[in-house]
Amino acid sequence: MRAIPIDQELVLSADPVVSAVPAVLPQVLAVSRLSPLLAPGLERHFVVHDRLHETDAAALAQQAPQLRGIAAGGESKVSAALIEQLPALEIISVMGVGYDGVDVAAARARGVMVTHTPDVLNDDVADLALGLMLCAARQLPAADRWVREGRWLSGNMPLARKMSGARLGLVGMGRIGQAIASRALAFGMSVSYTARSPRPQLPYTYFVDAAELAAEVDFLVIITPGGAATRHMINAEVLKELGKGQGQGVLVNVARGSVVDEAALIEALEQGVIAGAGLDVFEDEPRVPARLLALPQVVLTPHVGSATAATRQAMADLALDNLLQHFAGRAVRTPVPECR
Ligand code: 8YV
Repeated sequence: MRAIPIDQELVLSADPVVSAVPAVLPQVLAVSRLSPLLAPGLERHFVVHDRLHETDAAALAQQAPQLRGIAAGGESKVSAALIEQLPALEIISVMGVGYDGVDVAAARARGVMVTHTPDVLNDDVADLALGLMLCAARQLPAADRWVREGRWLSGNMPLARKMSGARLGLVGMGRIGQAIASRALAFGMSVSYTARSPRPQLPYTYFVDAAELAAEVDFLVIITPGGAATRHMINAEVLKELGKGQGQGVLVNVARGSVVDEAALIEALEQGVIAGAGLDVFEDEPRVPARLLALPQVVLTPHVGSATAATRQAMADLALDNLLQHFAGRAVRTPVPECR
């Protein structure tokens, strides 16, 4: 990947002590609303154009020859057409582990580096997955409502289902999948998974596809990248398999909404094919279908997998550092696998 060496005077650093004030700040396009944890650092080191591509096509065309970087979030779209419009583009820095919205092939074809923020969010996303599993199994939001609405005064809640000792199936066994698996072991759960290829070094059972896996588990947790390769991987057939077991299955999605055929999921929940779901991501965020909102056996969260102050700060720091390293002529810290 191309890294542009720049004049020593322009060397940038995240450390304010060694940071030199460059004569000309590199220009960066923010393609979605910047995190308040990233914006101040970014604005200190770069001239930031906020979502010009959405608001002012003429201004974008005017600035394009100077725009050397893109700052994106995990859900941002960076299309081949946008990359095409930016002849000076050198780097796309994604503040997020997922980068399915970025046309990486188009970036690579132009020699544009793409970076993301893996690892720093593993714990939080894994914690949320377990939280959603517990919430869906033990019906915690409904239990909370039971107390608040005074319904306890006239009776107990219906019995919930047990999570400890149940069978977990993971769709995806990357770093976050492994963090979920190790937590599940503490709950005495058995762990199986499907992934593009088996990982023989891990002590978990491998299944070749999601339907075979779903047939053998009580909880199916989705933690695989989004994008064309996984679109609607969880379809009506997979949900039917998940629903076959005793007590039926629970689906949890902390990956991308695109991985699940949402219409098929709603159908399966309405028909009682599966017992419940815990969903952090949706096909058309932040819009959530009214039919999903109406289902009491579904626990919904607004894409908060990595949303703790500590983790978002770590993600912002890493996203900024990748830009700083690049513009200082050094290797970026966390390129996406395709750019390594
Ligand atoms: C965030 C995410 O919502 O990391 C990802 O891929 O989806 C989330 O952590 C987002 O990236 C914050 O910008």
